[in-house]
Amino acid sequence: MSSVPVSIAPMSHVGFDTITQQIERRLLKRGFQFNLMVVGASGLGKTTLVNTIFASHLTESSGRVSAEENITRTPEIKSTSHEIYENEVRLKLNIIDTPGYGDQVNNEKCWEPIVKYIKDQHSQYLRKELTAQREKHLVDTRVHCVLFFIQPNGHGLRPLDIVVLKKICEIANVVPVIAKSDSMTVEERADFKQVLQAEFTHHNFRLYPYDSTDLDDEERYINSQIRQLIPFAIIGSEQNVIVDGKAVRGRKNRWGIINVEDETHCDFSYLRNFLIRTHLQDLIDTTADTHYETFRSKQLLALKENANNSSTNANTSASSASQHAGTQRLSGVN
Ligand SMILES: Nc1nc2c(ncn2[C@@H]2O[C@H](COP(=O)(O)OP(=O)(O)O)[C@@H](O)[C@H]2O)c(=O)[nH]1
Ligand SMILES: [Mg+2]
Repeated sequence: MSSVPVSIAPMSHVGFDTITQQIERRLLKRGFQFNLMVVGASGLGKTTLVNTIFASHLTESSGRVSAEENITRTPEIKSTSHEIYENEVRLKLNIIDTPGYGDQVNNEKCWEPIVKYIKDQHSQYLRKELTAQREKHLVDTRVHCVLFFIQPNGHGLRPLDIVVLKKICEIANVVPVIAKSDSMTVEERADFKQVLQAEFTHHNFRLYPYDSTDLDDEERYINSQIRQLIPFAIIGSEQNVIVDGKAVRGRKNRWGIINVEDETHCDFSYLRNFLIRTHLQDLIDTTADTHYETFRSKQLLALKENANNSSTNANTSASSASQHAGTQRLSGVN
């Protein structure tokens, strides 16, 4: 039986309090990986928002410039990698774009490539984890956050949005945003937010952030504040405008200037603070501990069942065969 530890204060400085710095140094060397997916119809400002969040020009807007241009037929998923530095921190960023989602006349099953992409990353990670000589640090391509863009139509979710949200909420951290919210008045925006919040509750979507038992009171409070803001009414821009002599991201209209970072103009700052400054690590952890874990246990149970079946069906020396069957199964069952 283990004894209860006694609390001791060393007589002089031992130095194990430097462990946090040691960890920090190691982490800084390795860098951080963050994979962000954007989902929504084309032209809703997905590319622009990503570029606004990271204050860089990461991806080229592929929105239509003229009405004559064709709309992309299939939601072909594109992932682009970037490395951005801030002070000593290296953030490896993958932006997964789903252009043209829901643009077709027949949008049935248009979510399939998105769901498949997310599951494929889980499956690839599991396969890497299960190899005999696995790498020390597995490359993580799992989707840590899905920004879901809602059209600023003032009415509510489209039937297609409901189906898609339901599907991706189960496998990834989903954060919904109202796109191009400069197209609505302040009142319209507030009303629309309420309509959407009621729909989220009605459809029982499991939206990020989740309350887990290991959160302290302060974290719980922050999460409850964030939940009131969801869906974030955002405005994106790649252009700088001058406000009070300072260059800020904004949009200039005939009737005035929108400062994207001004909280009275839109929720962009709240969204960026939430995603990057308070919850970045939690998004990564939740993906690993909740979404990937669910996937992993399902897969491993299937593997075990498969192995059991093969050993009862064939003979007892079939371990290699069952393993083979297991590997095959791994790629099949999602
Ligand atoms: N009014 C307004 N226009 C925007 C906003 N964000 C992007 N746009 C514009 O909408 C067009 C399409 O944007 P883009 O980011 O390429 O959309 P994507 O197809 O969803 O990636 C571009 O002309 C952008 O300048 C916004 O918040 N408000
Ligand atoms: Mg785009």
